[in-house]
Amino acid sequence: MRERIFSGAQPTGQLHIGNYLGALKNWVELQDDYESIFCIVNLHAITLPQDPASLRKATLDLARIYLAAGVDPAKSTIFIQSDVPQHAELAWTLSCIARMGELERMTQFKDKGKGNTERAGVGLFTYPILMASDILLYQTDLVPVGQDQKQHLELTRDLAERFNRDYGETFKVPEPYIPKAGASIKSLQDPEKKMSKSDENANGSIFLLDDPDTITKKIKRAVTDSGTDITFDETRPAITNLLTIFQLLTGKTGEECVAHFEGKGYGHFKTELAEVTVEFLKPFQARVKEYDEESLKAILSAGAEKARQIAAETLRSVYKQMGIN
Ligand code: ATP
Ligand code: LTN
Repeated sequence: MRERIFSGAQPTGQLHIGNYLGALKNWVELQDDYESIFCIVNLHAITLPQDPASLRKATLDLARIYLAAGVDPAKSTIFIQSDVPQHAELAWTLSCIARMGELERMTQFKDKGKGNTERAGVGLFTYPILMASDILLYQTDLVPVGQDQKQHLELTRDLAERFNRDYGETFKVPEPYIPKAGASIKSLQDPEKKMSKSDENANGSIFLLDDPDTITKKIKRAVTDSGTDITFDETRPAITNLLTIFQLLTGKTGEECVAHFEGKGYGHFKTELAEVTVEFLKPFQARVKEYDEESLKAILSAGAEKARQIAAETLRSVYKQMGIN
């Protein structure tokens, strides 16, 4: 039996090149070697207020993006989280196992709750439990995510181990899969911050659906560090970030990239990075438009059907172990 991977993204805001390089690109690479399940986590999206019509549209659009990125429905299961009711059910169960203290340590809650915990939604606080349910329902071996999700993966492992200890062996304890390069693509406007969908400054992110002009302008305006060499250098995070994007989009090694730009300046480098990005996104954007709603819904409903079978079996054993039903 092949090992299983599970991952997901939220249908909120626009996906950016960081989401692609940190997550989706790896999903596509791993789907040949693993039994793969990819979820559109719409129940996670409502941890912050959403406009209902926009959320519905964003959910289908995200499925288009998965497919355009190369997730192949013939190899992988793709589904919408809310089509499998066991996610919310297991989340309740695990919320009875999780502890306030461990959730309070989650840095994403501190960031997204903007320090005002009195006003923050309870769902935003308990959201990592829903994420743990997503993963544990499928007896997942490996979870390909960006660096920002590492802490949530550790919580998932802790919850699985605690449940197994207290109620008997039930869950597989998953491992994170965080890429060496691209795990945290930084904002083009502030290399100390990760590129983020929720950044108010759109110039910090290259969105997967940006047009060529916008991409070129954003790259030209990207902040740079002092010094002139185009090299990977921890003390110069801006150029390191841009060069990482170049490396991952071209598939060259780090050494090849550095050699390629030896003796060249920022101007030259940015022009080439803009060209590479535009050329990479062009066919991707064409593929996004390929899927009509009907074929999309057929893929998602077949995916949900498969997912429900696995999820139902796990939830059944969870309940049995706990003395429910
Ligand atoms: P954001 O923080 O940008 O609002 P998110 O992390 O909430 O986005 P999702 O769409 O749910 O957004 O994330 C999908 C995947 O993209 C996750 O695996 C996440 O770790 C990864 N990811 C998000 N931002 C980056 C980044 N800047 N660099 C690398 N990977 C990232
Ligand atoms: N929390 C993640 C999205 C997410 C996820 C998951 C990723 C929800 N459930 C399960 C991997 C596995 C995020 O906000 N980026």
